[in-house]
Amino acid sequence: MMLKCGKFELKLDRPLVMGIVNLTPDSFSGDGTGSSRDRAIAHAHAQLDAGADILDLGAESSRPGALPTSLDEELDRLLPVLEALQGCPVPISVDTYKPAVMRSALAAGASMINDIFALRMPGAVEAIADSNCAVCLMHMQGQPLTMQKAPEYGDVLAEVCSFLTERVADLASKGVARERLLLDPGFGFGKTLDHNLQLLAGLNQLAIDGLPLLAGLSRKSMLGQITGRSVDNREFASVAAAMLALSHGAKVLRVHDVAATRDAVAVWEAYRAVQ
Ligand code: PT1
Repeated sequence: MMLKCGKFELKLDRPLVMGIVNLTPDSFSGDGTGSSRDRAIAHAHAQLDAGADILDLGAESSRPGALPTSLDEELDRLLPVLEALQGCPVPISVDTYKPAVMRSALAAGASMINDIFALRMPGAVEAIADSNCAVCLMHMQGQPLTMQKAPEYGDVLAEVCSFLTERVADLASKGVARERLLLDPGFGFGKTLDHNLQLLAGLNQLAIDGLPLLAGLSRKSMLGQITGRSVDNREFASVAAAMLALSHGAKVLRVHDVAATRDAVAVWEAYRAVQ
């Protein structure tokens, strides 16, 4: 399994840790880097030092209840950080659903687009078509502002599976190489705790066409529901959830706590080597 990722080619022969770099002032996880680009850049370097295999830069919050960010604001937060990360030794992913942001980010050196709307915004497919960037296609029911009001599914695993299958087929029909795609069930995006647990248990069934899976469970409210802990005290639960995601087929883990997750991945890899 191999992922085309701009100028990088990621051999997915071991799990990769994607370090979150939050550029929003209202980070749900309590590590918001505010309007200070210096703090954002410092956080990116800290994630690299901790061993991140990919950096994921997000300038618009998508946590439940978050309001949309304007295009100008999103670009203002993002572009200086991308500029400062020129020559970064690992791929830079940009977490956005806006086609204009995708184009600017790719022009500024991003190697991956991480889209919670799975390229459904008008112009999004065109925005990535002429590049060689990787694309993460994520499932979401509704949109961030209202998605947690009343999530509802008949069979959550089947519905997420058919959504991702459709998105993969749509991109194939538009000529986007499958070697560029990652799939993500979108934990916490219009899902109850039970829905999230069903998706985790059935994760490997979502690897449509054998495409690699990305899992984002880090510090999410489902872990708060399970442990009773506040968002700043979910590191242990996040590492446990990341291990479960690995055991159900995840190839990329999107996390805040890179160092802790890397150790867990090392344990997983050592164990796997003797299986
Ligand atoms: C994710 C993800 C993401 N999550 C991808 N991108 C967020 N590909 C942002 C909560 O329940 O899982 N995959 N980009 C963050 N979104 C949330 C959602 C944060 C839910 C918190 C919650 O607390």
